[in-house]
Amino acid sequence: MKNQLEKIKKDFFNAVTEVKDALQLEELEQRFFSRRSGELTQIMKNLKDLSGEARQEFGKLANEVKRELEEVFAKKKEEIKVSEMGDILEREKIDVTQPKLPGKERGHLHPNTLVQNDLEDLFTSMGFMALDGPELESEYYNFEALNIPADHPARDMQDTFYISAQGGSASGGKNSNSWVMRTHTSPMQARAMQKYGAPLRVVVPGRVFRNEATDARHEHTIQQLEGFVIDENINFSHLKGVLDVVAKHLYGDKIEIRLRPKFYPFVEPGVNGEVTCFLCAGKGCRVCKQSGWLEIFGAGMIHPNVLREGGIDIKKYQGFAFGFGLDRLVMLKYGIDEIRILKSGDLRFLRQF
Ligand code: FA5
Repeated sequence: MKNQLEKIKKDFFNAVTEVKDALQLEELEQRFFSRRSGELTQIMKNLKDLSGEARQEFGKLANEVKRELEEVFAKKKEEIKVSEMGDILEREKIDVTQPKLPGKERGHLHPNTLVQNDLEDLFTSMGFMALDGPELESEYYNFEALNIPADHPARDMQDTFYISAQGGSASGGKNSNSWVMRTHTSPMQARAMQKYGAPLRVVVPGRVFRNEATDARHEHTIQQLEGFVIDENINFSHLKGVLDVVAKHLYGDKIEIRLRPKFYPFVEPGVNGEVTCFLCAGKGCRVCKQSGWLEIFGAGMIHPNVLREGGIDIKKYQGFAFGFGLDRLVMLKYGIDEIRILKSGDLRFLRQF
C-alpha cells in the first residue's frame, strides 16, 4: 500500500506539470479525486480492509499524501484561472487609439427626426402628451369628423390617395367603408377627444400624404406635427403664445411670425402662420415664391362641430389647434432650399447631420 501511495504521488506530480487549461485540470481531478473511480479515493476506500494497527499507520500516511496532492491541485487551479482570465482580457482588449475601420460607418438620426424629437420634448415639458395615429385613415376621421362633409368643395384643398375597401368597417369610424392615406395629422383631434375627453393637451407627429405637384417646397409625403389644447376659458391668445414659444425655441428670439386669416373647415377663426424666409431674409426668392414669407403652419380655434363630434361639451370647453409642416421647420432650421432632398436618401446630404 505504501508503494501504491508513492506511485500515485509520482503519477500525480508528473500529470500536474502537463496541465495547461481548465479541461486538463478537470481530467486530472477526475483521475485522482473522483468519488467513484479516483486513484487516491480508491486507496482511501481500501483502508477499511486493513487491520487496526496497519490501518492507523497507512491511514495517517494516506491522509498526508491526500492533503499534499489537494494543496498542489488547488495551486494549479488558481494558476489556470489567472492565465485564462489573462487570455480573455487579451482577446477582449479594445485599442481606443485605433483609427475607425473603413466601411463601418454608423447611421445617425435624420434631420426630421432630430427636430421632431426636439419638439416632442418641448411639448411634453409643457404638459402635452404625444400620440401616434394611423397613416391609413378613414374618410370619416380625415374629413367628416373635421367638419368636411362628403362632396364638400373643401375636400379639394387636400387631395390624396383613396383606397377602396370591401364592405364597411366599424374601426374606421361611423360606418366608414372608404379609406385614405391621411392628408394631415388633424384626424387625431376627434380620435383623441373621443378616447380621452376634456381637458386635453396633445401633440401628434406623423407622416401625411398629398396628391401634389412637387416643387422646391412641396412634397407628396411630408411630416406634420399637430397640436391641440381643450380646456375651459381657452382663447386665441393662448394659441399665439404657444406658437411663439415653438418659433423662438427653434429659431431664436428674433424670429417673426405672421398670422393671416385662412379657411380651414375645422377651425373658426382659422389662420396660416408664416415666418420670414430664411433663404432671402424676406427679400423674395424661389422657395418663398418671391413673397419673403414661408408658410409653416395652419391653426385656429377648434370648430364647435369638431368638438361635438369628439363628444366634448361645447358649453364648458373651447380649444385651439395647430398643424406644423415639420419638413418646412427642418428647412428653416438648417437652411435647406429644396424639400425633395429630405427624403431622397442622398448620403452626401445626410452625412451633414
Ligand atoms: C393642414 O394640414 C391642417 N391640418 C393644419 C391645421 C391643423 C389647421 C389644426 C388648423 C388647425 P395645411 O394643408 O395648410 O393644413 O398644412 C399645414 C402645413 O403643412 C403647411 O403650413 C405646410 O408647412 C405643410 N405642408 C402642407 N402641404 C405640404 C406639402 N405638400 N409639402 C410640404 N409641406 C406641406
